Amino acid sequence: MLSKKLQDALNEQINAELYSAYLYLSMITYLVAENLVGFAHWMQVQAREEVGHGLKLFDFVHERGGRVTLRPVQGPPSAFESPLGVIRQALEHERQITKRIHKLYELAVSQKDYPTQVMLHWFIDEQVEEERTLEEIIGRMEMAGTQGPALVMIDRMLGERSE
Ligand code: OFO
Repeated sequence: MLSKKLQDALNEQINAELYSAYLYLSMITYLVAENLVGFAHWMQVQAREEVGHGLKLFDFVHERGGRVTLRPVQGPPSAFESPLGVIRQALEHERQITKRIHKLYELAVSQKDYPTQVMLHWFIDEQVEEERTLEEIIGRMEMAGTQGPALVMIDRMLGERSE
């Protein structure tokens, strides 16, 4: 059985994951308007993943005999400055999510809740992957350029994301 404190923290994380999806959907609206269909596709795969992360936590709370409480999801920003700005903002967001996951893990350790610790290992690995992928995209954009043919090339590459 989950403690009330851990249950509340997991509920907050469900909300944070759904906000991630909401943020990325908002970024898609900007990317589509800029005709960056590859970037938009990449972000759409990401938004779906975020819903999956929320559901993973949702199911876990139930498996542990807890109660999920869904709270309103904060509205995301709707204006973005540039494609590179979008990816940088996504990385900054993921760094904040990583901090949240680590705090959750520390709470699970302090409460000696081993099943939650094991479940969170997956999220800890996932955050490493998410940050690295975004850093790679930023690195390529900084190296190749963020306009004209370079941007078209990166857009094409991002459009190939399958999962
Ligand atoms: Fe759920 O990993 Fe991104 O936010």
